[in-house]
Amino acid sequence: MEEKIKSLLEEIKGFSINNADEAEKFRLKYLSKKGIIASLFEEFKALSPEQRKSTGKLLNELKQATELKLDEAKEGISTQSKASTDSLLDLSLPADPLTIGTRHPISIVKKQMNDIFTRIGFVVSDGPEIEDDWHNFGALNFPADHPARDMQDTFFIESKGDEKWLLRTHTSSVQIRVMETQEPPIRIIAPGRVYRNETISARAHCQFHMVEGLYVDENVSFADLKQTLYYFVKEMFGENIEIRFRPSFFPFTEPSAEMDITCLVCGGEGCPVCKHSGWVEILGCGMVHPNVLENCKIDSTRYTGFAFGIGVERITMLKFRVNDLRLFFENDMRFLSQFKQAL
Ligand code: 2NL
Repeated sequence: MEEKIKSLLEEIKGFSINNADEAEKFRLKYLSKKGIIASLFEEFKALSPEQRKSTGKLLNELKQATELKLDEAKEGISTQSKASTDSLLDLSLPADPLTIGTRHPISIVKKQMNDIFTRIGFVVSDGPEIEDDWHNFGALNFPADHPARDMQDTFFIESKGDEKWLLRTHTSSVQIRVMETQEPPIRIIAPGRVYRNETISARAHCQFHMVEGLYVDENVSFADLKQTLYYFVKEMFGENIEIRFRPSFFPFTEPSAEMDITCLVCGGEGCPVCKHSGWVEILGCGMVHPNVLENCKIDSTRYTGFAFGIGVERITMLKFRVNDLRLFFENDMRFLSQFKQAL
């Protein structure tokens, strides 16, 4: 039996396996249940205990060598087939184009607004989105029982001490911080994200973006406010735009106004977008209330100021004819990829 095993070892070494078919033939002949090695193990059982010792060792060697040969052969076959698909790679083909991101429509318009105001001397300032009651309400002349201070309108943040923290509801808080620390003349814009506890719909959201403006100096008048905002809308929407002011009310300005522009959809003829009036509202503004100046230790008998607050989403919707505010916050590529301005 030992002679048989030795000659089989030679036979196996010489067996040539070049493809999957030959590997399978090899396996069936030597390693399957009915193969040569299995039958040798059957024969082995009949040997005497003394014979088993050396024959057993030899038989195990044969089995291992056979398995190793099959494994190595299989590996060789799989690398061969990989090499043959690799050779189909054409390295001279042009690469897939790189897709470069684009700006979000809100960022496009916010940047354009910043550019328009910085061209006429406004400086961009920023501040925290988490504010205290004083900078968001108190300093801005909100009475203690004003509804905006209610949980229903403002997001309050849980705090342990007496201090009430909240998410700013406008960027006026940034302007208060500037007035508290700087002497007039002050000419700033405060762009940024603001939060209000609103039910989300096509026309309202719990977060949006504002650009607020503030100009405090000696002899600043309502005429300065009008001309600044007229310049802004002409730069933003074109030379032919017209404006009108309607009286309004804010706690932080006196007098206060809302400004309308000619409806861009119908050109003033009347359509569903402007509710057939020919005008659409775009911002709120007014002369800074003397109490607000005094709250920031600015002498209201010497200085006056104007201020305005513009919703960036509102301007973007009018400019790009977007009819649902929620689209700005969903990050749906089908919407975003329509705005092609590169980064
Ligand atoms: C709105 C209306 C407005 C202001 C914001 C302001 C800031 C200071 C003092 C006085 Cl520090 N006023 N900002 C003034 C009028 C209107 O925003 O709701 N726009 C979306």
